[in-house]
Amino acid sequence: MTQALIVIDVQNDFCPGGALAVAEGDAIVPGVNALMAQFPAVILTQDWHPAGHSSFASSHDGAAPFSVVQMPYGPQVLWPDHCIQGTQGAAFHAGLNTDRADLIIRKGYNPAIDSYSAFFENDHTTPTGLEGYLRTRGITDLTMVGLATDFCVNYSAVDAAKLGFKVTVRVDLCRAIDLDGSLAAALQGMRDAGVTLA
Ligand code: VGL
Ligand code: ZN
Repeated sequence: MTQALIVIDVQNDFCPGGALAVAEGDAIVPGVNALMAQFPAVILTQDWHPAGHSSFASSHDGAAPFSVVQMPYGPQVLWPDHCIQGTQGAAFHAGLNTDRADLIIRKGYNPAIDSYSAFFENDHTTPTGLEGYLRTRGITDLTMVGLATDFCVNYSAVDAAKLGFKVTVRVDLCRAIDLDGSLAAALQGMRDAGVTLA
């Protein structure tokens, strides 16, 4: 058993009507559920921020959502408040088959650092623990789907490839935020990192 499906952030706030809605974010749910049947291991990620998180524009005086600030770890897009721990916005889309999940890994809980990637916080150093989990289970090949293509899927796929996993992103089962060309940049960045886009 060497393959896992990683389902990134299929949460209400990233679906239409949510605080950081991704166009058609909910449209991937049936396909993601169907794909689970083809994998011996299924792992879900959940964006999980405390109220007042440093990635929220509302935590920075006068800052507009979608502007960029310099954080100690580098540039950071400031987002609308989203995926606050325990809220309906942070819950998985009601149609997602969460029963199939072997592991649900939460990220973004550190108030001072965002975490797009399922593997490392945005300082690219602080691990989430997912690498150890996968390695101790002998999992070497990862297929990724979810939200959003150009942020959390992108960062997770590139980190996984750098760590030596064989990574495929099913772009048909992802949807993007696409901020100032971020989707095109993400697709190129994933290809450059050796990720297979399917
Ligand atoms: C995400 C922005 C902020 C994502 C999470 O899941 O792609 N994007 N937090
Ligand atoms: Zn977030």
